[in-house]
Parts: sequence; C-alpha cells; structure tokens
Amino acid sequence: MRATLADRAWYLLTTALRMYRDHADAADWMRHQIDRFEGALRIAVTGPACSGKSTLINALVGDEVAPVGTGFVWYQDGPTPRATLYPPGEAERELPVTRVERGLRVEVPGWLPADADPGEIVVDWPARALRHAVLIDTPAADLDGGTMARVRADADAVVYATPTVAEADLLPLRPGPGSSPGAMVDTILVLSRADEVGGSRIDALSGARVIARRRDRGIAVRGRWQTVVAVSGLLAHTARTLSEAEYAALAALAAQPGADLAGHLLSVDRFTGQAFPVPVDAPTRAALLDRLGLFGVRLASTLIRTDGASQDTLPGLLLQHSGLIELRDAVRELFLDRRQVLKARSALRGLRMAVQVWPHPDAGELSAGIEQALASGHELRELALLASLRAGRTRLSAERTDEARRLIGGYGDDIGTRLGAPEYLDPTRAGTLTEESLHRWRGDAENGTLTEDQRRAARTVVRSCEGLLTELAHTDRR
Ligand SMILES: Nc1nc2c(ncn2[C@@H]2O[C@H](COP(=O)(O)OP(=O)(O)O)[C@@H](O)[C@H]2O)c(=O)[nH]1
Ligand SMILES: [Mg+2]
Repeated sequence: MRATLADRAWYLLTTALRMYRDHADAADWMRHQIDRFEGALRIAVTGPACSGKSTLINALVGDEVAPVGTGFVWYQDGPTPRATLYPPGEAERELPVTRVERGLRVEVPGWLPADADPGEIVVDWPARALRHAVLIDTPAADLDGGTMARVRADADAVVYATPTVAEADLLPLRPGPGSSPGAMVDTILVLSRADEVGGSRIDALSGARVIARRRDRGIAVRGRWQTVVAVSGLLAHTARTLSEAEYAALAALAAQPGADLAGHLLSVDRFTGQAFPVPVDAPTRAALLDRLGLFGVRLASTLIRTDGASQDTLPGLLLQHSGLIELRDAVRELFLDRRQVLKARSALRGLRMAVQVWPHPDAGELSAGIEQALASGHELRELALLASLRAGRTRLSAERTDEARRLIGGYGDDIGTRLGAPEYLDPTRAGTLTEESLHRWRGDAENGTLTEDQRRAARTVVRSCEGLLTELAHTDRR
C-alpha cells in the first residue's frame, strides 16, 4: 500500500508513546493525540467580533444552539442535550440545559469571568451535521493572536468568517513562521453576513458572491485559504427553522402590491414605523427583522409574491440564496472527505510540540520523521491543488481539470475511483490506465507552452500517478 500521511502519523504516534512510556505527562499527551486522531474531525468557526460566527454554527447545525457563554464552545453529536463546563484547573461540571422552541438553552453560571479564560464548554446535541465533525464556536480572533493560537492547537480545520475582506480582517490568517507546504489546506474563508453587502439591496447576495469569487481567484490568496464562500448565516438559519406564524406574516406582506410595500422595506425605521400599510403588528415586524434582516424580509416576500413560494418551498429557496449549501459542499469536499490528511497533520503538529516540550535523548529519529512527514506530505499538495482547481486559481481545460481532480483523489481516495473505474478494475488494466495517465501528465509537466502554474499542477498529478503505481505493485505481490 501507499504509506499515506495518516499511516506515517500513526506510526510516529505509536513510536512516541512507546518512547515516552515512563514519562507520565508526555505519555498522557501521546494518548490524547491518539484519541484525537481516531475521533471526529474538529472544525472551528472563528473570525472577527460580531462576524456572525455563532449564527453560522446555528445554520450549520440546523438548530439554535449558539451562543453559549463567551469562551470556546464545542458542539458534538450526542443522543441527549447536555452541556459540560471545563473550567481551567477545576473539576468539570454539568450545566443545566433546556430544550426550547428552536433549539437549546444552556444556563451559564454568572460567576464565569468574561475576561479571564472561562475554560471550555462541551455541548452534546443530536444533529446530523455533527455526526462527522465537531464544531467549535470561538471568541473573536483578535490581533494578539490568542484565539487563533488556540484554534490552531485544538482544531483540525478552520472556517474563518468575516463580513469584510480588508487586509486587517485577514491578518489572523497569516501563515505562521516555519509553516509547512500546504499550510492553508485547513482553512475555508466565509464572506459572512453576505446579505448586508451593498446596503442589503435585493442583489446583495449575488454581489457578495462576485466579491468572494474575485478574492478566490487572486493568486495572492495562495497559502492563506482553500476557497471563499459568501454566506448569510442569518438567512440560512432562519430558513432552517422558519415557523408557520413567520410564514403567515411574510405571506401577509407579500399579499400587498409590491409598489405599496417597496418604500416601507427600504429602512428599518420605515419597516417598523407607525405608517406601515399591512396589518402585521409592530412586534411581529420587529421579530421578522431579527430573524431575517431587512434583506431577508424583502427576499422572502418577493419569493412568495413572484415565485409563489409556499410554506413548504420557501425554506429551500431561502437556503439556496443564503450560500449555506455551497459552504456545506466546500466543507464536505475539502474537509470531511480529507479527514485523514487533516487529522494526520494535527497529530504531527501535536507530536512536534511534545518533542520540543519534553526532549528525549532518543527522539532524534522521531523528530526527523515528524518534520519530514510535515514537509513532504504529497497529500497536502493534492489537497491544495484540489482547492485551487475548484476556485479557478489553476486553470486547465475542462477535461484536464476533471481528470486531475479524479487522479488526485477529489472524487474519492481509493484507487478505482482515482482511475475512473470505481466498480471493478483488474490489476493489469489498472496498471495500463495509470501508465497512460502518468505519460500524459508528464508531458504537461514538461510542456514549455503551459504556464508555470499549470506545470506545477501537472507535477502534482504525476506524483499522484507514481503513488498509484507503487500501490499497484504492492497489491500485485500479495
Ligand atoms: N444581516 C445579518 N446579520 C447577521 C448575520 N449573521 C449574524 N448576524 C447578526 O450579527 C450579530 C452578531 O452575530 P453572532 O452570530 O452572534 O456573531 P459572533 O459574535 O461572530 O458570534 C447578531 O445580531 C446577528 O443577528 C447575517 O448573516 N446577516
Ligand atoms: Mg459568538
């Protein structure tokens, strides 16, 4: 078999555990890393203050579970709603929880200091989205780097939410000193609160999408994130939890001729003011505003009036507009399907830290193994190329793009899928297919008429094909 990055990480982890067996703290750390390696993928949602992190968590989970307190909060799948507080240096304790209409409420004790480190809260909540990943809600990613350092230590992947993409908002994403190739394979940038772009005009979300795409294509982003997606967390979350009463209120708005209503949907003051022309009372209007924002109210009433959106179809349409589906696809393709690589990377980084904190006389070879794995991981390059093709930063012909994605494991990591024959493939045929691909991509890698970027992409595909040949040779011998 190919020795994957995960195989190498596992080997190094178990070697380290043996090496440190007489050192209680270090051995505990190694065991913790092994547990983590085998556990669910951890995705942190972070970004500047008020960027909509908690709302995005709710949208992804499909229930109102965030925020809880002001510190780091982990959401994991569990049959019964539960919340456990882990204060630093103290024993864990259960926090009282209640199920409410749209989700969960957790009583966070008043004595928790907001400024000092409040520790961590782990919330158990039954949700499909949490079956394959733990989501971590975080405090603001500030410039002193405290939040990001902890995110990097605790999470395997990062969704970085920011409503504006000025340099200052992105500073926390700068790759750290000494970071390895593919340092950014763990980050998706979300252009959040996308409904507010351009003053919440009805085309706000498409405007946000254009900005996201432009950012994504820029070569300057290489090394900072995998892809950019514009998302309105608010719209997505409300779409997933829209009540009958809310639909009824929106339908009442939509029943009013568009021209009468338009002026009243231009500002919050006019929407909530006395002179509102529709019999929907002020508290209901204020609640709609909270749940959808001005843009969302406009969009929803337009969808009902002009597209005849019903109680059943409106949520799906809103969800489509919100950008959440695109984000979920990106998370699946770039994170969940690549769980092994991301996990391996976290384990190697954890190991590297342990070896520095607890020097061991025999750790020379271990350290070298860790550094080599982190530096050479071909799978990290595959992942980086996958993202680059996805975002259109690397441009190949449609046919080549598809073939490259397939060969580097973008449609599935197993050899059959990589070769485009997922059902059954006899070894001879597999060998021929691989040789042919290898030949084609070698040609591209050396083709002077292609750009440097296209040739670099070809070199990565060549390496993947060589890996497949090695794997086939081993399978043959067995
Ligand atoms: N219009 C709009 N408002 C949002 C969106 N996401 C969050 N908000 C609002 O922004 C404020 C901060 O949101 P929150 O999720 O708590 O941000 P956090 O501090 O980053 O966790 C709240 O009032 C939200 O209702 C969004 O997508 N669109
Ligand atoms: Mg929050």
